[in-house]
Amino acid sequence: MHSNSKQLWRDVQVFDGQALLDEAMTVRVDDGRVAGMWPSRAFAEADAQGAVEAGQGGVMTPGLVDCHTHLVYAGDRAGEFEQRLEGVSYAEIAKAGGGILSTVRATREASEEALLAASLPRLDALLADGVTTVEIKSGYGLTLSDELKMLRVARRLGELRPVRVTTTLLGAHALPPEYAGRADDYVSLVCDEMIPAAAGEGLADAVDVFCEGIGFSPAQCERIYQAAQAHGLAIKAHAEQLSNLGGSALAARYGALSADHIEYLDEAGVRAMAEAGTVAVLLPGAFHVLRETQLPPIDLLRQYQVPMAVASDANPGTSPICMPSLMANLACTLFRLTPREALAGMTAHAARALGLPELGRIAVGAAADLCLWDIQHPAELAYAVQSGRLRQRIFNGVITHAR
Ligand code: DI6
Ligand code: FE
Repeated sequence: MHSNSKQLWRDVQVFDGQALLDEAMTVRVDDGRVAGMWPSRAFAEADAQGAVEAGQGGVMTPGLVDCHTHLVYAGDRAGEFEQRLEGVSYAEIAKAGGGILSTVRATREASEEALLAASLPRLDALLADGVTTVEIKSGYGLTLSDELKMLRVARRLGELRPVRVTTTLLGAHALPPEYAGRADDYVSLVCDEMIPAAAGEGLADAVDVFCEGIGFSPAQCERIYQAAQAHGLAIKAHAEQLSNLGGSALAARYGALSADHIEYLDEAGVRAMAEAGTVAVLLPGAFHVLRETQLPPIDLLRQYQVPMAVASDANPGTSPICMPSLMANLACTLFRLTPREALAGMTAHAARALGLPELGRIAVGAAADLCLWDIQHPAELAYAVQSGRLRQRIFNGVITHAR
């Protein structure tokens, strides 16, 4: 099918990225964009002129936006999963050189081709669940060349598959063993070499940090933000995941697109995010896998009207889950989001967390990244955990997945 085709979907229930429209709609897509949207009962057949009938009935949502993943990596951590079942904590495993560092060893050893081959099935799983935009982080290389290798693989994934990929340099994910006791020197490597190279080669859209006791201090993260700003890259943070260091407020002060995890976020942090327009990215997969008990401050985020996104955090340690629709379910069951909030979190708010507010919504003029689901009501996406409901995945106006 051609991207310049003109297509018509009739009688669909539209969730537009924020809410369910209150009557069945007819949607026309011309040349990769939504060209018209009418209540079906008022649709004038003249407006169907020249368009192919592409579908009838079902629920139409924006294509899903997975705004936080670490899906490029080599190796696996099933052994650590078993250790954790025996009572060893995530932080203990990390301190003993496992955790993120075990994936770093495997990723450094992998060639670019091997890394690509290992990552492709994970991307395909996301696509099969309706994803049309995905953010992919580095952070398992931790040398200049291995971080760039990961970012190149992420970019190549976006060329191999019909999906928009945004890339994030996460050089400050963990301290590599060769820098033990010299964290500030490693931060200098991130600031003086990784960020300039990733920006110069167009390999990164944003810079992220792991602001945590087992990661990097707020002062170190601040240096990284200054370097990112100097090179025109957007800013994100893994913050307040395991403790409250004020990383989200720091990120907000630097105009961050998002602060992610945020289980330990306090009211001052929520206020700082609201003032800066920083999106709260909720990662219920990591919360679930780590069996965390500290809930993110959902009521405060609502009260301060901080937009909440929901993402998979797909990674080999804390969220080995490549199923965004399960994240909608977990966001509701674990964090008590409403299904409407969870879906907005995986579409409009997730797009905003990537600095792409024109995506993640269905509106006349918007890019036609769409999903057509075989369900009666959008809430079913969060309510039931079930594959096989995606009838069509439409990327840039082209149907790329159809049963
Ligand atoms: N927080 C997380 O949950 C992931 N990274 C991070 O900073 C975990 C990554 C891993 O365990 O491999
Ligand atoms: Fe993460």
